[in-house]
Amino acid sequence: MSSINIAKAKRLRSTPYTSRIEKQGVTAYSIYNHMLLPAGFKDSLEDSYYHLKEHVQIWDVAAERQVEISGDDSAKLVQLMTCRDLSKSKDGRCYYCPIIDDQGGLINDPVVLRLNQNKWWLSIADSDVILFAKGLAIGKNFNVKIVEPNVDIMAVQGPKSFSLMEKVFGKAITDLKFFGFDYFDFKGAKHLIARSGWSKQGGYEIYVQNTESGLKLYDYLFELGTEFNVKPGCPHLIERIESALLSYGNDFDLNDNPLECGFDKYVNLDSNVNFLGKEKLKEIKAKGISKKLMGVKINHDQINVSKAIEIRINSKRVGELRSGVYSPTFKQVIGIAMIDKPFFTVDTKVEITLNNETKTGVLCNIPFV
Ligand code: THG
Repeated sequence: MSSINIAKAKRLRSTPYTSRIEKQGVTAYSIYNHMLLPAGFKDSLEDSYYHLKEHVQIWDVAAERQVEISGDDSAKLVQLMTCRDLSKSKDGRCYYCPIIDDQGGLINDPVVLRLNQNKWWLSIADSDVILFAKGLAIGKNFNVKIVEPNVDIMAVQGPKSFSLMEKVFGKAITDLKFFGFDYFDFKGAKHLIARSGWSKQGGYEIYVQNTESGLKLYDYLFELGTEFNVKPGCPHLIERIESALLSYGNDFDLNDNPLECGFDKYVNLDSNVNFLGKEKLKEIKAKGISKKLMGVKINHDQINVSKAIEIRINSKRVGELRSGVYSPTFKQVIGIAMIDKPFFTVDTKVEITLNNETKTGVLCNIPFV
């Protein structure tokens, strides 16, 4: 495989952790929110998969940028952007929220943090939510301030993350509930820490605002982490597909709506909150969706998905594969595919051409595990 360098520039922003992960052997970058997102380290994909499932990893996920919305109308604006009912939301809690446009098309799928009723962070996936938010605020004459604050998330993921974090922050950190957050002291500096992260192996996300302290914390986690076999890592393709953690721009985008993506539990059409696309989603729900995200298991031992790959039944196109990877657990290729009606039923047999050879597969529910 040829390796081509990324031409670094101000526009493709580095993170405060970049110089560290480069010393630690990062081998690939993706670009996410105009920022470097590590995509691989020296260890093979499979080695890092088993490591993440058994030990603890520190991830530079600063590219998960925050859109800060504050001011008197901030709650109204955040609610206008999401189909999830936030009327009963609480300070100190995170909410996974589809952001949709007036047609129900997905703009993003951030984790929304309610700092207080008048201050929110949208921890965004890869699209320019700040422009959408500003456009809406201007159009609606809302009294809000919208900025991208200097927040650089470092994630601590894996089953041993709890022991490692307890060593640094004490017992209180293990009392955090899933998707709760609070402020914890590290050598005199306060850090917002949530129990969350883009893996299903458990862990935390540290929203670093004090960069100097954050970098000391980064180094300290590696120092104390040796007894837990800590390693640098990054969002993991195999683990995230098995767990069905969906990726905006890969698995779904503006041309898909939340009902097609299985986000039903984050779509509240019966409450009286006001959000864009509500009537449209009601229509779609009444009519029924015309395509659906499904899992697919393919009888093959390798795949590299850099664009959508057609999925067929009896040579007729019925959908497309959007992400895929060889899973050492399932000992076959697993993937996430958008499948047209009426074919989106479990156990449906499909065909796919990989490297000029036709392979067979079967549709299934996600998550895989
Ligand atoms: N953490 C933070 N910001 C993020 C991500 C993150 N921004 C970009 C991207 N990831 C957004 N996408 C997701 C997708 C899934 C989850 C979080 C962010 C997630 N889902 C849980 C699940 O599916 O089990 C829980 C959702 C729930 O039920 O509330 O964690 O990873 N800061």
